[in-house]
Amino acid sequence: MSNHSSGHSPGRPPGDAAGDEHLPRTARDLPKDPPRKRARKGAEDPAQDPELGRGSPVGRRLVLGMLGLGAAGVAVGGSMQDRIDSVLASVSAKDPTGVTGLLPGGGGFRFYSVSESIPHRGEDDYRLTIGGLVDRPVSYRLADLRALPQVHLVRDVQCVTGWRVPRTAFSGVRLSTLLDAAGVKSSGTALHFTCFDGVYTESLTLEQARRGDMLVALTMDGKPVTAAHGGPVRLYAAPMYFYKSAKWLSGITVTKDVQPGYWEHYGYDVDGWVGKSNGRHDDPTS
Ligand SMILES: Nc1nc2c(c(=O)[nH]1)N[C@H]1C(S)=C(S)[C@@H](COP(=O)(O)O)O[C@H]1N2
Ligand SMILES: [Mo]
Repeated sequence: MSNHSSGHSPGRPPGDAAGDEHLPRTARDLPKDPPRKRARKGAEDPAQDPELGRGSPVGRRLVLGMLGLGAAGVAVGGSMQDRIDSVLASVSAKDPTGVTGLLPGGGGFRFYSVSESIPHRGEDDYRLTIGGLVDRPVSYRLADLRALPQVHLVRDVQCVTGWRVPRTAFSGVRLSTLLDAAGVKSSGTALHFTCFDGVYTESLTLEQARRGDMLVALTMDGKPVTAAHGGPVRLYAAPMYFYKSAKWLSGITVTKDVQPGYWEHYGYDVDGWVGKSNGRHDDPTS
């Protein structure tokens, strides 16, 4: 099996974080069926999970082998873990069983990525840019984000395909803090989020984004957000289904109108309130 740790797949140019384009670049990026069709059936059954049922099936033995490798990686740490991350990404992108979601230490989270590898950025090369309809465009490093006031939240996480992880801790900077610092122009009504996987996008209205429980998250469960969970920085939109919480966050653009995000082109609701959207009736998370 080949895997790629560069954060993009062969044939897809690096670094084009979908700023000028909202549709996935290649046919391979597209789910086979519109997600809502199956998401509505609730699929707690991972085999029915549109977010996982991509690419060709991977044998259960191979997947279990990966899990064993994962356990070894925790013991040796560091670069082995990075390699496991890429293997995990390329396997789970093709794993309709969802078994790869049950990671050692995963705490009930399933792993999702619409790209085929886990991109890595850190202290030196991570940037979060805020631009668009703002008075003061800015680019933050990790240390800059850590120096801003940190907000701690403990909430249930709810995926639109049915799984829920109770009481997960997140901390980071409120979106409203970043928006105030940038100075949103009066013509701005929404935010468009881009990711350094080069594929995923999300959106929020300005009103939604200014809630106190909308974070640019730096920690999850008390530790820096891991690469697999979208670190070093991911969005955490607490009151919304987890697809709104873009992993590998690299750009926030203030826009005139809402630009629907990746999954929203395939039927997920743009306003992703837990329990009040996507035809689901889950208990609220905020
Ligand atoms: N960049 C990016 N962000 C993403 C996704 C993705 O595929 N790529 N998947 C979304 C979905 S559908 C879910 S449920 C959560 C999964 O987060 P986790 O992998 O930390 O469990 O991330 C969301 N953010
Ligand atoms: Mo999801």
